Amino acid sequence: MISEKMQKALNGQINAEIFSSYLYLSMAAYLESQNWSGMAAWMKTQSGEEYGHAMKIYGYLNEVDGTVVLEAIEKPQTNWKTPQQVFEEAHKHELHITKKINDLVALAIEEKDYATNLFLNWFVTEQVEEVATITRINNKFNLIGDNKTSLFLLDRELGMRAAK
Ligand code: OFO
Repeated sequence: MISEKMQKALNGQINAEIFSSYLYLSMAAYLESQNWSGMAAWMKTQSGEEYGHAMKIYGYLNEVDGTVVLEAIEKPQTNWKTPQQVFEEAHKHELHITKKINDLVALAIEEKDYATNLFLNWFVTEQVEEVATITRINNKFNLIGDNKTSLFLLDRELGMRAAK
């Protein structure tokens, strides 16, 4: 049986993942409004993945006879200055999520909850991948600078993700 403390922390992570989904959807809406449709598609796909993360934890809590308790979702930011700023913020957000996952792992170890620790391994790996992906995108933005043609090419490249 999962401890109250661990259960509460995992419910908190469900909230954080749904907020991530909401934030990326808000970023998609902003990008869409600025006609960066490829980048918007990338963010929409990311938003869907985040919802999937929340549901993974939802499933796990039920499996270990815990209770899912949903809390209110914070309103996400709705406006940014440039597409580059959107991806920079997404990078910052993923670093924040990585810290939250690491805290969950630390708690699972402290609680001697080895099953939850094992479950969380997937998230540890996922965070490494997500931070690396967004870092690569930000590196491209830095290389491109204000070159409009290259920005359109990047928009097209990012739009391919949704098509996969
Ligand atoms: Fe972006 O990995 Fe979940 O939050």
